[in-house]
Amino acid sequence: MDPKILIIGACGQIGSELTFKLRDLYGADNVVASDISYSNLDVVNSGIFEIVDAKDYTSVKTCIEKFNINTVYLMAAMLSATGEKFPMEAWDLNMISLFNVLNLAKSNFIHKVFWPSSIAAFGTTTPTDYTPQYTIMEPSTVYGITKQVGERWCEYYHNKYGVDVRSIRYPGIISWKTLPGGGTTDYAVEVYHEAIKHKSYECFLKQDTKLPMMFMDDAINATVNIMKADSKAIKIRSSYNLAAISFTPSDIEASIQKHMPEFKMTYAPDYRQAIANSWPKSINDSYARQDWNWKHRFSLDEVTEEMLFQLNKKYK
Ligand code: AKB
Repeated sequence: MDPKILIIGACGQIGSELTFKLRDLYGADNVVASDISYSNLDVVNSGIFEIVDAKDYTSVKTCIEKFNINTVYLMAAMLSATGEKFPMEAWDLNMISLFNVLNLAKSNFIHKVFWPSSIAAFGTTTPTDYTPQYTIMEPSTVYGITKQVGERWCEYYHNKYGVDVRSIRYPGIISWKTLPGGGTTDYAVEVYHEAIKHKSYECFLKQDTKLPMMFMDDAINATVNIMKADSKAIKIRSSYNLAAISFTPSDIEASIQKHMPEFKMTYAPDYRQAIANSWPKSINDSYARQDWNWKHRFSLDEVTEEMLFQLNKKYK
């Protein structure tokens, strides 16, 4: 079946790039972008765009019926740092939107669902190095709790109702087109913007805080490829560990200094340090590599080169 795609949360950091990629792959007419507001004009003006409230079942269903959608990418979510400020709002958005989409799949309005989980589903009792797929998961943030619970529900809907739902535990994602919002890994994007604009950056995490990260192109490839894979190859229906690179703020500082020796980072850790401390340092993603052939491409230095190149053009 040819995909007729709806992206919910298309104006966000990952949703926007996913929209462009899926339009390239499947044709602009087969990909409907949607969000709660017109907050990203590049996305809004790039093809079919609808206002959809992910928390409103009827709003999602109406859009699905209007465009004969069979595949949904649910990218709307409140991330870890903002979620700690608005716990109930994070719970409501992250859980209600997931149930809306899973229930539409259960009722056969759609046939395939992508839902992102995160390294935030792990917690302080999880082994931090080369974190295995199956391990202790006691998340301590509201966002992490929604991701862990969401994973359980995805697996349940697959086992119980045959819903074809696929998921990845994203690490921090680094990109230059659309800024992330409200995450703990956001420093790894902000730092490049500030390097170009001011040649300095005050980091909200300590210099030795190692976290799993990935360049956007790799994240988009993973997302597209897990959705393209034969259903039988997708053996894990909660969510797959996914890894590329792991680094600390001082590693990124050194990587930027290879191009800009004058660049300087200072450190002023805030409440996000505790969130970062509860997450893994590196991830074992051997199941994704084995089951659907996942491979990453970008090293930290390659990410730095691309970010500085693209942002230099943007701020000229
Ligand atoms: C966040 O920092 O909250 C997100 C994530 C790791 O899921 N980028």
